[in-house]
Amino acid sequence: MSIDYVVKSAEKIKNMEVRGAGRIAKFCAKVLMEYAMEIKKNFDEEMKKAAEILLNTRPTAVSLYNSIYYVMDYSGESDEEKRESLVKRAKEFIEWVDTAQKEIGRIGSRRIKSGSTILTHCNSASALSVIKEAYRKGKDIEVFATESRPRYQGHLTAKELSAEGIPVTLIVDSAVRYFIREIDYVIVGADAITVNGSLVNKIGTSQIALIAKEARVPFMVAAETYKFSPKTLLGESIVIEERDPAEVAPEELRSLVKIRNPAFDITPRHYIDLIITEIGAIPPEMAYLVIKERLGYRLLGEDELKL
Ligand code: RUB
Repeated sequence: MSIDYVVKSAEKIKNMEVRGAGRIAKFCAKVLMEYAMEIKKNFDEEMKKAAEILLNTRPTAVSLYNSIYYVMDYSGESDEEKRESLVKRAKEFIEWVDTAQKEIGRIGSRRIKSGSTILTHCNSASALSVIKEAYRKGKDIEVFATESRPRYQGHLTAKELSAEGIPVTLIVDSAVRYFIREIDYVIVGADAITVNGSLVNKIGTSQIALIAKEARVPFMVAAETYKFSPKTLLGESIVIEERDPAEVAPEELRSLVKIRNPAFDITPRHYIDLIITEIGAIPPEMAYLVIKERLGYRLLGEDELKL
């Protein structure tokens, strides 16, 4: 296995064959682990190269950054010891993703009353974990899924939920305000949570939050603690990924006008009622504590890490 394997894996993240913040994070841990198992010499150097290639794929996914930093925080004297430590950390991170999403489902589903209608945006494993768990517990629920232009991740959500037997209504993104009176809760996932409790998620999320607030519909976020951004505690802001205009309009139009295609937007914390994490359902104001207590190890100086 050469570095080409890492380059090809990074390509899968860039072209969204592997997408969704949690899946991306888990995939990166797996790629680093597999690469580490094959390296014959210059372990630190090779791993650093691989980590950098993966880091430069989707800038907004903080979980990608957190996954890489978690795995790269290995120790040991010899290459063999380092490899062993890295593999152990990668497995721990993968386990963290799996258990966190289940736990979020367990905690979040308690908030859902039988007979309710939930609106979700894009395709979030964590948000869907809450919805599926509520349904599995026997609650009579219905879901409205936005199509989530331009990549239509809402179609994935609609298929995934209807495969479980949950009744789903698919709507265009601009129909949220039209239907808000029929909605009891909004539940979305997260690409990142900043130190001040703001949410970064699929473009359009902040408009939905605004509509929900106006209509007094609770707006909940399902976010594992590795979605919280330690860099924001150090004063950095989250970079919003802008994708290819070709995702939005055909060449004919692209040659006439400028097209902007931000993939994510920011929802300020006062639009968020609750963040459901694997350590509990918390108010957005607690983001600082989550970063400090759960992710503190990533506030070490960069030299102390392997990057
Ligand atoms: C996906 C998206 C999801 C979050 C959370 O965007 O915005 O809501 O990543 O998902 P994209 P999860 O399709 O551009 O990756 O809960 O699965 O991590």
